[in-house]
Amino acid sequence: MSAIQYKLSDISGLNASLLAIANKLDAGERLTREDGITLFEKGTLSELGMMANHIREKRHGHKTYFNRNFHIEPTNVCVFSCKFCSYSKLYSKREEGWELSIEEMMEKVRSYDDKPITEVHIVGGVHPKMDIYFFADLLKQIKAHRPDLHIKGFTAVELDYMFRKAKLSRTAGMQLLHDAGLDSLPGGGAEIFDSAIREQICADKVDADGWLDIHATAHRLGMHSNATMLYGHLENYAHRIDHMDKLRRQQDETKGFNTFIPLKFRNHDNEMSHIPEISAIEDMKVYAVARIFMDNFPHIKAYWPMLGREQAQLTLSFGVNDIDGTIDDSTKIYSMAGSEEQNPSLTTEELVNLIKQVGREAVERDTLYNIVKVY
Ligand code: V47
Ligand code: SF4
Repeated sequence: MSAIQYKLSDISGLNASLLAIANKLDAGERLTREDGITLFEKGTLSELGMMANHIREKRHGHKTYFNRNFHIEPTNVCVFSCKFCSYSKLYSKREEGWELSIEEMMEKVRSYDDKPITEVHIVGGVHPKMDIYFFADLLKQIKAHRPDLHIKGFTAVELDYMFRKAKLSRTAGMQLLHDAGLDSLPGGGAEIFDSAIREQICADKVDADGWLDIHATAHRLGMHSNATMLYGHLENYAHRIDHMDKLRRQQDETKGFNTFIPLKFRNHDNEMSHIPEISAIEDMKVYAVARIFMDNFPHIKAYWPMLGREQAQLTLSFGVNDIDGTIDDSTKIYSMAGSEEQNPSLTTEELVNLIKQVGREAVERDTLYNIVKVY
């Protein structure tokens, strides 16, 4: 049976709660927060998988996107002290960390001169000496060297700090970086929006309203961005749905989000190591619920360096239609947090094979989902 021809409510064996939700979706109605919680509480893995896959195939067929990218992590020194972070070296404690100069970062950019990379992803700790003018200079130099390279850079946490330090409004700060070459924002720093949980896991950085406002500011300037959710720690189902609902509302207003990326909490070597990591089954449910609930987010991404490549393949049956990029062993965030992927790097061929092995169509995209090549 083709996914396009049948309705969600035709899926056989849905329990009564899920059937009611399927009927709503078939009628084009938006799910409420209560519906979202019901999905988590009452949906079995197979029911959620079938529903999410139906929506995914209706929207994207078998297309599964990836891009060719590399990361620059300017520093792991950070003024903040998120308890889940295995990556940062606290500035105040003067622990050992790295700080790249503009020249060192440009060397990295130049090392890709002969490669068909379309995106550089710049994200790191919040270093008090790396200010907005330092980064504007970096952006200008990258653009002068390689104008076609899309620069996706800086979480709302980094931006909030930079703007405040420079005493610039969010609009003025964003405009300055956009003019210097910043094309879009990655989704990091969102964690979980609920203020009580945020207080316990990342009390000192920008709050939910600030995070959302920074993304809205970017969208108003015509820039796109992504959104993440850190799950599998202290939060419950209602917190996850609250997070997704806030993003959904923001998207209704400013329409600039491309992709939602659930990020599984990894517990290696951080102040939350006592919290066990959740199961692969729960991971798949998060992706599936995201696909079903977040009706105005075109893309749901599984970030393979964090999940591991096999689990990333599995997510492609649970609503996911994007598995990020080749990465080229250029990020440390997840290997330091305990991911199976200690040196994340995949050739384009390997990434294409991962997608094809699970019966999907591999499509290379640029950051804004323009198709570069269908494999
Ligand atoms: O905000 C930090 C997360 C994020 C841990 O936009 C952790 O395309 C799990 O946002 N366990 C930064 N997660 C990375 C990020 C990202 C990654 C890939 C693609 C994109 C995109 C964005 O990493 C942080 C935080 O939520 N993180 N520590 C940890 N122990
Ligand atoms: Fe700093 Fe980001 Fe780590 Fe928080 S998650 S401590 S803001 S590097």
